Amino acid sequence: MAAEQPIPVYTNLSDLYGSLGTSLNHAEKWNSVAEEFQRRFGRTPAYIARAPGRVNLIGEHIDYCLFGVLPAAIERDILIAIGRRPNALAEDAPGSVVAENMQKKYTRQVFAPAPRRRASVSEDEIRLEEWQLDINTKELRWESYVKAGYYGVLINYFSGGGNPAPVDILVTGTVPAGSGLSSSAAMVVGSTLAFLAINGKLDGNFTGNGPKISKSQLVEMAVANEKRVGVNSGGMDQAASVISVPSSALYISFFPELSASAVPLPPGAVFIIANSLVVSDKAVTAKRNYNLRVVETLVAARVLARHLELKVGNTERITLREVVGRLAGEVEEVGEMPVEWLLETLKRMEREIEHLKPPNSDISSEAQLGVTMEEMIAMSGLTAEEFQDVYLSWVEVEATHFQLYKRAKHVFSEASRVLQYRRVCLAAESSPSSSPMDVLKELGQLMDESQTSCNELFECSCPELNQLTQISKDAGAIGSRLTGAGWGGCTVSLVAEDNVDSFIEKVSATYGPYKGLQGEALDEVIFATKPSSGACVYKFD
Ligand code: NG1
Ligand code: MG
Repeated sequence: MAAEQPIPVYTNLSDLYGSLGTSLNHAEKWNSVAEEFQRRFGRTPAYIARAPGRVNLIGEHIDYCLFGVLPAAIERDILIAIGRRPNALAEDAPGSVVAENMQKKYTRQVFAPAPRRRASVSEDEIRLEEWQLDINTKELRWESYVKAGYYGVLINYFSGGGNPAPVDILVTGTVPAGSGLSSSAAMVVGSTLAFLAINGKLDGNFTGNGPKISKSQLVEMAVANEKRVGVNSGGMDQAASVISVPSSALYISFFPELSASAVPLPPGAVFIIANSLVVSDKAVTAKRNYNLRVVETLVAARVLARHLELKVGNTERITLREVVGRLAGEVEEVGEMPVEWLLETLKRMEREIEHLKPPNSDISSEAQLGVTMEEMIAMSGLTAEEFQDVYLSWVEVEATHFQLYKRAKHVFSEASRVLQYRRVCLAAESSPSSSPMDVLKELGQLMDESQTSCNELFECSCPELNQLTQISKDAGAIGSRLTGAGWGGCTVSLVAEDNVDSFIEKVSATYGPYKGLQGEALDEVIFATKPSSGACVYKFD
């Protein structure tokens, strides 16, 4: 499977550009970062790491519940040029970093990790165990993502000895920040790769002499690394950025373990991304939105499991996907269940979630479906102390009411939409005789339903995203939805090939914030995208 292949390292430019596809002028971008590195640091870089952003076609906020999702990497990416500092000063700390960004608003940063000495297993033996790198999770800082990638490399490869190289790096990118196209994951994947490469770690596994690092190992590291910025994300973005292949979407499932397979997209389907221009600072607002949703879905899973009389340990943090798995018996034996069984079970779960509504109430208004902290703890069957430990000690959340019912209803229905979307795409490929427009309509409807569910049940949309998806539909989109975490950022619309130009024209003329934008400025906010290849490294000789 694609996920077990090693990370591609290119030494030849035509191989590199070939792997990226030809629709953009890659050479210009790659040359300009190499030249700028030369200009700023006085030598050519040793490597350039590339990590693409992604668009999620369907399957929002279910990756951290371990349900499968369907994103594709996009052509827009982050490039990180890196080189050892040859004349590092004696007083330079090991592994110190001078980080610059081609975007002027992101200023030059200099930092170094501090080794922390710790007593290890045997009393008298002291060895270097951990590295400390301060990451500010209270405000959004560009270098936090660079540090997050670096930190994972330090922990995995330099615990217990060895010094990381002092380096200069230059970052550039075309993935708009805070827009749901996963600039954050692209930054973290790119940074992880750059620091792996410069420290000679791309050729071996964690011990440095085994097989090459696989794509799934890089995903695992990047997911752990991104959590250090303060968002308890699932693994979708990192997996999409690392494993994607050109021309297809990627079905990524996380249960019982990470796996990925290409899903062909039907001919004539074009995916158009439009930025609402509302910036969502997820790292900063996580306690009231993203991280809160993670906790709500986890508690919902425990309450459901309890109702279904499934065995869950008091300290265990079971996910909604695992609840479904346990219904069928022991997880280890079940593995990936047949799609039909899963679809049936998801339907059943949509009925079982009635038990997530507030106790002793006959509330009919959706708005009042939340439960208080006290009610939630009582429903979980845990003591207040146990609850605190399992669900609140590792994350900061802020809410008066917790929406267990609505969140679970979104998750189960969205998980089912992903499976249906994938089934339609696979069927269209195996029997190309089915009417192409019917296929697009089925996909479009699933995307529209996803948008409604994100808005009403998961409450991760916002007025501008609702408006933009509506305008998109009026402009001829077959389906339109927010993509990524939401609360701002981009929409993705499915548009028939023949209608692309008129669609873009109509949306640009109607969506208020686009008024007056032309040429490149307009291309920045609304553009068609093609599924691109995943992360790679170019090595200079
Ligand atoms: P964005 O905010 O688009 O990067 C986030 C999470 C994903 C997933 C989506 C919602 C991160 C890095 N990524 O994506 O794992 O949960 O929201 O589907 O936080
Ligand atoms: Mg992100």
